[in-house]
Amino acid sequence: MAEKAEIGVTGLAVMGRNLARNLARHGHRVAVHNRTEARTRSLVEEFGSEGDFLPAYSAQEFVDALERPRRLVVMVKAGGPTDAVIEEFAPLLEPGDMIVDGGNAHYLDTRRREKALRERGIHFVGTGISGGEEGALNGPSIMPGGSAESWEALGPLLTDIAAVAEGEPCCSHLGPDGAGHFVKMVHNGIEYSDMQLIAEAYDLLRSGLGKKPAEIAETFRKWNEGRLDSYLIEITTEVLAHTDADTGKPFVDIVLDQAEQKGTGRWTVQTALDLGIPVTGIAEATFARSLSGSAGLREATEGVLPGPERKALTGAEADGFADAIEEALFASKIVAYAQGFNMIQAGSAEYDWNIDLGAVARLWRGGCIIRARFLNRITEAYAEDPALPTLLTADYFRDALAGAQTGWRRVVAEAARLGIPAPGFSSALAYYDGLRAARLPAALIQGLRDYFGAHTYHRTDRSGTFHTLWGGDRTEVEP
Ligand code: NBP
Repeated sequence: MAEKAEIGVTGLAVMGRNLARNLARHGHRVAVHNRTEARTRSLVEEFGSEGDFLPAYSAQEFVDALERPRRLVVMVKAGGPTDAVIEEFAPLLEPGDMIVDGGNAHYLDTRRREKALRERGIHFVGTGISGGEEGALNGPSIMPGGSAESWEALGPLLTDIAAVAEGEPCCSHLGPDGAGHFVKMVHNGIEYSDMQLIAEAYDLLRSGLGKKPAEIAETFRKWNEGRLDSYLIEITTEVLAHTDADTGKPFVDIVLDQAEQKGTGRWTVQTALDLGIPVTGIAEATFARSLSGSAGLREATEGVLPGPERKALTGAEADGFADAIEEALFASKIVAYAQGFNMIQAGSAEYDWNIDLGAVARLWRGGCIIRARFLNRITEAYAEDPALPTLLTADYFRDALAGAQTGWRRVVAEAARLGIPAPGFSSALAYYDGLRAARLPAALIQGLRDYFGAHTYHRTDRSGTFHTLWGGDRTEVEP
């Protein structure tokens, strides 16, 4: 009988196909399967020479092709298709076998599936995979959840195909059940925020300074040589420098300005609301996409709502403004990451995942879409103090914010004056100032709540719960 495969991949669209090739290129014997046979055939026909593939054309054939305990990676469309595939394969598996869901599942679905399969003796390993098509092939960032036992069997294989950053694989076990998919969800939320901030910087350079896309590409290229060095800034230079072949116009001018989303940003915000964690950077980025896509609303308001005429700054007003935009971008990015890490901390506490935040920063350094030089700084911050309440107070980030804030404030003020929307920059600054404030106007909100709803309040000068008799003689009582 033919030698069995170490691992199998079912779902051979872009991600699954490239992940299977990545495994095979690393010398692993890989069973491959897809609902529609043609994808399996084409993978073997086109790339069969890259490694040891074992094509399977039925679920039973696929399961039989795997050595025990079986390691079965599912790379299908998240949601119903994942449940359908689990239902198809689980009855064919035996206790101790593993199903790895590498799709973008919601972490609550992963928790549900893990629990149900655990009762059947099967390990279900929700695994976040980032890096898109290219990453899946050449080394993604891999965020596995699931049991410690399954990590023992899967760790070496996943680590083998992951990206490597500074000699370390971008893959580590993050915690049980939904931990991996939770971290992947927040990763995607941060990705939304990063892109929104980059877009705002572009808009301010263009409308605020009158620069052309090709010039702005050069500005980003220069920024990418400094502390903003990251994959997203790098590809921003590519997209901005690109010219549309049909019209000869800058590519960015012929693309419809309505940003789409597949839902992970929305999930991050919804979850953050449930956990009570202010991820304002991600929320603003998600809502900014919704606003851009509100075609009817934008049509009804464009040219109707009054505001300042968009006029580029000139002379002394323009002096140093590009540098200030870089500062606003860096400072707002720090805030967005600090919020994202606080959210992971809160999720970890809520579900007892015990996620190592330093490990998260380490595995985002390579392979994934938000890979960036400054993740090293986050790793260092958590290495120094794993219980850091916020990244903002870590030495490097506190100093960076101190140095950037004059420019950051100038950009937010100028954006408001010129009528250029900068929700990411301004909400990040408001969050920063909110945290710095010795007193917040929340005291007034508590007073109002007590007035209309007798919701009570606490006092600053003594303990207890109080209510003022607003409709009566306004004496204070302790209900
Ligand atoms: P898609 O998300 O486009 O899914 C297509 C695959 O799902 C095909 O193999 C298809 O089989 C299979 N499938 C569907 Br649809 N319904 C099925 C069912 N009921 N039973 C069995 N198979 C079914 O593929 P992708 O873009 O490669 O992404 C795979 C996963 O990875 C997704 O969860 C995605 O969110 C995640 N992800 C994608 C990226 C990216 O950059 N694209 C990055 C990170 C994560 P068929 O060939 O028979 O139709």
